[in-house]
Amino acid sequence: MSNFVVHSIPGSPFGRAVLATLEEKGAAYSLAPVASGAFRSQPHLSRHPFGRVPVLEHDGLLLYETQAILRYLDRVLPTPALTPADPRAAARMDQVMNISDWYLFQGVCNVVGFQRIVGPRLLGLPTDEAAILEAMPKGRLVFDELSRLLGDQAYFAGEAISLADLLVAPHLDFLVETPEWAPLTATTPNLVVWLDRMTARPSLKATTWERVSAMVQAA
Ligand SMILES: N[C@@H](CCC(=O)N[C@@H](CS)C(=O)NCC(=O)O)C(=O)O
Repeated sequence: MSNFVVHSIPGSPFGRAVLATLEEKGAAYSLAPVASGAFRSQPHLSRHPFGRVPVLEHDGLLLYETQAILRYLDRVLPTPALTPADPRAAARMDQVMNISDWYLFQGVCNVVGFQRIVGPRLLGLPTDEAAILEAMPKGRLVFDELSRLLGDQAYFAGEAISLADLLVAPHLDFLVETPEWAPLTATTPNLVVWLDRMTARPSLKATTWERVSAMVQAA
């Protein structure tokens, strides 16, 4: 039994970022699935008072907020390093992680991903096309800016993968399945190439929705 336990659900992009980081580190871990409908009741609220996933449990530590979890993992599992040593590259990593949380997820992924995938597939809700249309200008802005920051580098903080790539890739891979992906990437082809590079990595392959569902069956 590993001492890294990740409370999460299949399909969660934030949860996938944590699982993929553990995979990049070659660390053993186990998945503790949170049942749908159990997010805002005990015992999950005692792990995460805001009723979300993921939560990391490690040797008596309970930690929520994905950025905090990724940085913690990079400190307790120092190799391979996922934070650049160069201060400017590290600042770029931090910047992209905040763009991911504040602008990519809020108002883009949590609208388009919810309306196209989570609502219809998991909750039986109809898609609110107006909400998607309203999210698109922000989506274009975020995609343009991520594309500009990536430039012709292999990864967001340079030629080596960092925590920023592991946080952003699950969100973009979620949007790939939506009709909005093509218009959002029409002028940002470097993001498509980057996502292909990311999803070809064993860490991303091991943490797809299907693979995490299989972990839940095995849990
Ligand atoms: N700021 C949180 C966001 C986590 C989050 O929004 N997780 C989603 C799943 S990807 C969730 O738990 N949603 C359930 C809900 O909002 O009820 C983090 O970085 O961990």
